[in-house]
Amino acid sequence: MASALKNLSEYNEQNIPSATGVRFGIVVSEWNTKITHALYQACYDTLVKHGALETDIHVIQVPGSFELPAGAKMMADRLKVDAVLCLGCVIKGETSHNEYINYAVANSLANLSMVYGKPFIFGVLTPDTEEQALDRAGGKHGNKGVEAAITAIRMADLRKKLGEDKPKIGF
Ligand code: DLZ
Repeated sequence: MASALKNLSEYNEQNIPSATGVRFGIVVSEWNTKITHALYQACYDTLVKHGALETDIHVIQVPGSFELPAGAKMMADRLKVDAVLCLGCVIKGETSHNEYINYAVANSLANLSMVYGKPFIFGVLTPDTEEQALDRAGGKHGNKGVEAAITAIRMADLRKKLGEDKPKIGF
């Protein structure tokens, strides 16, 4: 299994576009706070490291990961953000609740990306155990918050390069 062998958050810094002038929204789930805070800190630091202005990074908290898409939509509707990053951690329990949450969040964020034509990043850990989560929140497999930030920067840059969305009807 690839994740057993490497830090999943390694990337070539030279290939990352500048994030200066890009407006970001970060939505953080309060469930498993120790882990989501570690994701958030790495995410925020990575955005700033690549040039994002602190005044261009807007942050809100939601109760749990299930609320991430609603929080993301509120941000997209109220703030002129170029990308929304959703950070959460859903640990498998005795029942299948985690599957319902994970699929709902993944599908909703994918739909929001299509509807708004801008990136809504799935920065949600879906581990079986807390140990697996910690491994991916600053542990031996890196930090998913870094990956979320890099993905947001790259996708916002791609959108900018391709130009503004064109109206679908009319002239
Ligand atoms: C209810 C619940 C449970 C059991 N586990 C988690 C979890 O591991 N991670 C997480 O982010 N949220 C969890 N939640 C809360 C749900 O995401 C949601 O907040 C509630 O079901 C209310 O809609």
